[in-house]
Amino acid sequence: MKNTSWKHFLLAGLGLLAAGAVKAQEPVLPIPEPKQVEWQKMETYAFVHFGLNTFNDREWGYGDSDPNTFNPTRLNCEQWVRTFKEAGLTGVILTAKHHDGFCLWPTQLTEYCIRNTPYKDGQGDVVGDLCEACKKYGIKFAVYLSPWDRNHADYGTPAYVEYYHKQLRELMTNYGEVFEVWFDGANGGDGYYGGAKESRTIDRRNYYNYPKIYEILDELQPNAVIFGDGGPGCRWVGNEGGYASPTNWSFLRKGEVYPGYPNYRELQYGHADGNQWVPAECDVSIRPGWFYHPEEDDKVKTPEQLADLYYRNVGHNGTFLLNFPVNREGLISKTDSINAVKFHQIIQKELGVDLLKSLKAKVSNSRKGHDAMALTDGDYDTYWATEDGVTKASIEYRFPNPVKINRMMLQEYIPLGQRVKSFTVEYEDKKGDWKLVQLNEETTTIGYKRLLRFPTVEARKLRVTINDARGPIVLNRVAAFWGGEGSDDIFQVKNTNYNSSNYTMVGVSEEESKKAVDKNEATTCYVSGDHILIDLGSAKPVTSVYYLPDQSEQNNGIIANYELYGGVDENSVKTLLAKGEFSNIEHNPIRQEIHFAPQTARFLLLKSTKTLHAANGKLGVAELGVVEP
Ligand code: FUL
Repeated sequence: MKNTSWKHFLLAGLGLLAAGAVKAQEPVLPIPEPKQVEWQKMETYAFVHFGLNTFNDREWGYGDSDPNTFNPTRLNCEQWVRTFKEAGLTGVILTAKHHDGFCLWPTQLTEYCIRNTPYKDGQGDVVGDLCEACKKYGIKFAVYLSPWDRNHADYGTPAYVEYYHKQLRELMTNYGEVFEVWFDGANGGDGYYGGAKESRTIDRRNYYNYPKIYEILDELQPNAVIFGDGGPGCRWVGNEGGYASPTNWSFLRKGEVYPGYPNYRELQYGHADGNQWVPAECDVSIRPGWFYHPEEDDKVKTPEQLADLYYRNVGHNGTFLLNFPVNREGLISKTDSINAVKFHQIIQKELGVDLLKSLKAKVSNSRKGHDAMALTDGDYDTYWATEDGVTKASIEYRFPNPVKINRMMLQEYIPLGQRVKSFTVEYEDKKGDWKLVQLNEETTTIGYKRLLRFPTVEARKLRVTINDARGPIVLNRVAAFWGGEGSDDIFQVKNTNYNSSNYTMVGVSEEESKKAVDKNEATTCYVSGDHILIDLGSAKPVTSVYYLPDQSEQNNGIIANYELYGGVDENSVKTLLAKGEFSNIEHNPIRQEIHFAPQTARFLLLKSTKTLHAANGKLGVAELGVVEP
């Protein structure tokens, strides 16, 4: 990576001239590269998962789907981009190639691409079309290029790495500037691999030769921020639920996190003692899956759910990467686009009127040339700072008349680093008493942006106290809002409606097994061993089974690969009804469904052939249901 941080020193130097003889505010390391600051300011941008999977009802294509199945009837990238614009999204990242290896642009390097599909008689180019649409509507463009390739015969050997680097070069050369390049961490495993149909493992740290990849990108796309589990440009947030922890440092300890890093949960927080600037990007799909599945048409996240996420990603010092599973027509489905636009409207309404705009705070300390006016002047590059050695300070606003407040925004001036470790927010009520606002999350880090939600208070004064920081405090914005009627309703996740027949679990206490059928996603039934045996009470036709893994942060005992058997005799449940993988269940532990030709059975046996996060040899089941035809 090029080191461009000298620019900050130059800026700091100019500040020195402006402030006369005052010592310049020095950065506290690590600091971002300028392109990382620009990237962070994008805040919310779109993801699009589209490809052969869309037409084959898959989340992780095996690499064997027939390219002839790719035939969107009304594909229109401008329709996508118009939705993004209206939803306030500032860019889009397209799955140019997902794990199945299929390329959405007419590459010369593999036959497994859009050239060999019926779409536009093989003349189509989705990467090119989206890139043009972005230019037309003025949003930024980027690509996801999966390192794992379940189609390529050479995957696992040096020949594939050579192919992959060439592929990256081709893509990075032909479509203008990209703002980000996405390298996901899912790597190796089963695949078609040119017909070999086997499992291949790779050395996740070294196989792809990432140093070479970074060289290629420095040469062809110097302004692109590189996404990887551990960066280097931005990092995965450690979940696919789209949220960061309230405590979120934009640093990692250099060289520690690699693709497929097992302790990925800590990526929600960052490393407080990290020495490399690697901010968090929070990815989540607007539907349960990343790719389009017709049965998820009624499971689109609501505008309120998206707004709730926004407060927990952008408002927790992350960016919001919101995925749209483009449908089989080649369009963003109506509900998805309506909900995304309404989400944006909620945020605009709630954070529309800054009650502190142009007010001057009384502060307990400030560095010469960096007074409190900088906090509310609307200029990103002016900041309030404390003097050297001052890591505790208060900022107090007084309103001419008491005002209602239930939202706040704080920003540190990140070109000079992320510093704040702890803060509190208080208000003076109409009686003149000082009280803490009621927050349901810790007030630790701020970073690029911290948003706070609390029940409405009527304040005569408002005070933010920074209690501790890694150096002198440097903030460029404090804002307060009232979100309007209804904005005090705290969002509750509703449970999905499950319809299924009653059963008992063999060998599990009644109390425990109830947790799998109580329609409450928060309770988990634990079953010892590698399988779950269900008794339906009498032989009846069954046609599908659904399974929701443990939803706790640990996701205990997840079934990743399964076999499902049926039978009428408890001691011989041997008819194989289905077998397969729950693709991507580790990082996106959503409800899974197994469909099979209707079968008459009294007993069903769900066997785990690969268990993740095994909890003392137990499987964790939040919900399990059997559906009759
Ligand atoms: C993961 C992939 O395995 C999923 O399929 C999806 O693309 C998600 C955004 O990243 O690593």
